[in-house]
Amino acid sequence: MELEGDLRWAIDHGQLRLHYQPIVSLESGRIREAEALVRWEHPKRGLIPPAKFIPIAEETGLIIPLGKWVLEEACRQARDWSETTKEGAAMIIGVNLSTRQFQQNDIVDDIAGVLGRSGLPPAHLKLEITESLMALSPDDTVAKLHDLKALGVHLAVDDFGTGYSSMSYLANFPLDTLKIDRSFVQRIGEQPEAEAIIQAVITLAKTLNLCVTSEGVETAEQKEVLRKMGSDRGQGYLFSRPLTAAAFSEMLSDRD
Ligand code: G
Ligand code: G
Ligand code: MN
Ligand code: NA
Repeated sequence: MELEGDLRWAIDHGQLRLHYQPIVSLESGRIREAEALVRWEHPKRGLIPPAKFIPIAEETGLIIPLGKWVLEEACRQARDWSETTKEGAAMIIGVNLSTRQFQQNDIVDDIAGVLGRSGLPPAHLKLEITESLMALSPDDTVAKLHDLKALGVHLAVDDFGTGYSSMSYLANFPLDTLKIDRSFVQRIGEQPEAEAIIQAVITLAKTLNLCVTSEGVETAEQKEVLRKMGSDRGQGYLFSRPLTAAAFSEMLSDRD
């Protein structure tokens, strides 16, 4: 794969960028979180979306240095926003953690190190994991999640509802947030079954004391239905597309 060599070079030579998408309170509209989403600014191909290179990074192991860079950069940026803007002061930064990254023996120490170097309070970092962690050894996974939790970071399950795992992990994982996958949100107003599933997930989350973020909110109708059903937060093009760091800074300043 030609991109593999290019990607290795890109990681070492500063061609990766983070974009940030706001996650807002559905009650107040205020920005509570930002999800960091990586892009690759390729000199010849232009801006490459993660779907094109994250799978390669996973296969080749490059996801390890790539993931470290993402964590460092996201925490540094979040620390910066927390000091320079009012709306950014309490904002949480969300970072996607791939399963292969999670499997690293030293991942907990790595994250502790990143937090220490950045000066970002641990409670301002939320790690987004996926249900695919369930394919790993359950005891090791639970132990590691507890170690991460002990650092003081938040844990979210991304794309909730799309995996094939049983939901039994919800009782054993020290989670804070469920992110309802956008495939359900997109069917609001079109498929009553999808709405019934969203309501059931929200009810379950509330019972377990978890925060709910709904992904892929594109219309005011979807937002209103989700708010009424009790979704705490929303993320999607209705509020904002993922923005460059500069554009996100401007948005935060405008709101101050
Ligand atoms: O930004 P975009 O809409 O193209 O993101 C597509 C997917 O790429 C996301 O849903 C996420 O799963 C993945 N992704 C984006 N940024 C990162 C990252 O920093 N690390 C990992 N592991 N995955 C990411
Ligand atoms: O990590 P995760 O797979 O949840 O990444 C979020 C992905 O969803 C990113 O690729 C982001 O660009 C995309 N996204 C964010 N908001 C919307 C939206 O409103 N509609 C659609 N179709 N995609 C979105
Ligand atoms: Mn995510
Ligand atoms: Na998702």
